[in-house]
Amino acid sequence: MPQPLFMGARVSDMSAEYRYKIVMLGDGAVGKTAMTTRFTQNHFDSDYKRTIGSDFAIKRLHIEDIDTQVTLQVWDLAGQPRFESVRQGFYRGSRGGLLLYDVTRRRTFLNVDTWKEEAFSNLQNEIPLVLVANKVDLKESRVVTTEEGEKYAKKNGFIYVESSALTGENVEEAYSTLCKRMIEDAKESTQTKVM
Ligand code: G3D
Ligand code: MG
Repeated sequence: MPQPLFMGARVSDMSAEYRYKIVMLGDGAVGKTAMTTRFTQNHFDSDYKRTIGSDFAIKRLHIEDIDTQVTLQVWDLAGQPRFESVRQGFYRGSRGGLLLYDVTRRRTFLNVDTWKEEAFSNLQNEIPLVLVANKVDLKESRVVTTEEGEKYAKKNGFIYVESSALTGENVEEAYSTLCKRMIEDAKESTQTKVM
């Protein structure tokens, strides 16, 4: 089991640079691996190997509007891990997550709550989450509406993004908005400590 290289911290006082471990959450086949692959390698491969256990990819990104460099360690999980130890290692040290569902399968939307609970109880903490309504390219077979997604996100204080790992629409935005939220949270907690 690989351990997180970093737990989420400002790396240097000289430049605005942050490192975070984040987790990809959601039911099987909602697009977690496709989205991570798209984001970290910028291509979509419908024939990639199925993930086994958990794995992570690293991506460095520059967030233009706040001129900040972020290195993300993106952890991806294959379905529900069989062993508790895998799950603990998966969540340990994560500072945020993308919680995906598939807009063409209502069941995956209904299960979002279970994923949220599992993450918060494993972490014993509420981390910022982005609710990602994925596969919006499949317009004909879409069953979960924008309004439903937005309503759930608002109720839970999550950011809401509609994406397609196939076309690349809003993939980078999903990760970068999460980064901004994690950075804001880090700044707020530092200020609280000073005061
Ligand atoms: P998971 O990691 O959450 O289990 P995957 O899901 O990333 O393995 O994706 C499951 C299937 O959905 C894959 O199809 C993948 O190509 C497809 N997929 C993922 N994201 C999108 C999307 O935004 N739009 C569309 N149309 N398809 C998507 P296969 O057939 O390869 O199993
Ligand atoms: Mg996967």
